Amino acid sequence: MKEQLLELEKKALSDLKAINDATELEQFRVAYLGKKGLITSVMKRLGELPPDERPEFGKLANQVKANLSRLLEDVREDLLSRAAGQKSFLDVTLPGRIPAYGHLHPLTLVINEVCRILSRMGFKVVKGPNVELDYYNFEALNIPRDHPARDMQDTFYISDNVVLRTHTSPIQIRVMETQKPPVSIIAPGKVYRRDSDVSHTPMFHQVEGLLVDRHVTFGDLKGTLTGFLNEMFGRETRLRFRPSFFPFTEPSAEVDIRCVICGGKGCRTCSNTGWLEILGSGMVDPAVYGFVDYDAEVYSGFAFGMGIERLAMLKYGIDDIQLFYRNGMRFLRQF
Ligand code: 2U9
Repeated sequence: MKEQLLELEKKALSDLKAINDATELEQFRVAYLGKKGLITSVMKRLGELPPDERPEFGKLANQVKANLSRLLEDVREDLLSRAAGQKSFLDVTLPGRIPAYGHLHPLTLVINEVCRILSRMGFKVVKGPNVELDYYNFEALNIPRDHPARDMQDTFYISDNVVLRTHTSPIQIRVMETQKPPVSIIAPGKVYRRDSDVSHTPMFHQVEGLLVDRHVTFGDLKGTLTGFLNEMFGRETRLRFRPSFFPFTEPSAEVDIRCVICGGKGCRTCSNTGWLEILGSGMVDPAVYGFVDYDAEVYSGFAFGMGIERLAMLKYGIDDIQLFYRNGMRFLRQF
């Protein structure tokens, strides 16, 4: 019986060498090491031997079985690594993997939408520095050093003459300094003010617009902003132009839209007025033209500005401005 076992081991070793794939390997395992396999059958016949030969045979049979099991696992590993190396091991039953994909931030979506609409109306997009000279941020916009309007925009000062821009208006001054009318530009970008609560962050985004040419009137301002807001909020949205004051425009007007939440009935969002302030605007104050060497007798123009966070909050019904900057995936995934 011992010879039979050794003979079987020899045959098994040569069979193992000829194995090419996982199916053949499994057939081998069943044939030799399975419950009804050849090695197992020989081991079951242990009782036929005289009692004194049994321990030695039992030990040998266990060694043969352990040896074959180890070699079988070696072959299995070898097959797997060969398959991985050839990239031919493909388990088509695995579920597909969905790749992670990103999208634009809601504020970027709104900035892009505003710029898209105004570009189609003929405005060119221009950029400028976030760190500005006091002169471009205030002086040239008709806001002198002791002007109370400086308190309205609590400023981050870098030094006596250098600030983080509090609006994107300095961009327009820089363009007018180097370019004669006609000028029709929009200036999107980050602005900075010392302010922080549910509707204010120390950094936020604005888009401002400026159009200067001969014979530009308040009617042009109304027409342009009506066209823009119709496109942005839908033609059915009602508008209201309300008198206001800015140091750099005269006359000035703020524009309201019918409350997008209650439709004008009055609610928490519109403080029961039925209206939402959406942008500021006005005819460029002639004093500004003095700083950029434009002849105020020949040229006139209008300007407007809007806060993007506020626009996005109204458009998407968001009640906390800080959500834009926490970058929570549950919030961002909705856009
Ligand atoms: C030049 C001349 C005039 C830009 C203007 C506003 C009115 C305005 C606010 C909206 C909400 C700022 O983000 S906000 O707080 N802006 O109300 N901005 S007119 O006027 C200019 C700009 C440049 C040379």
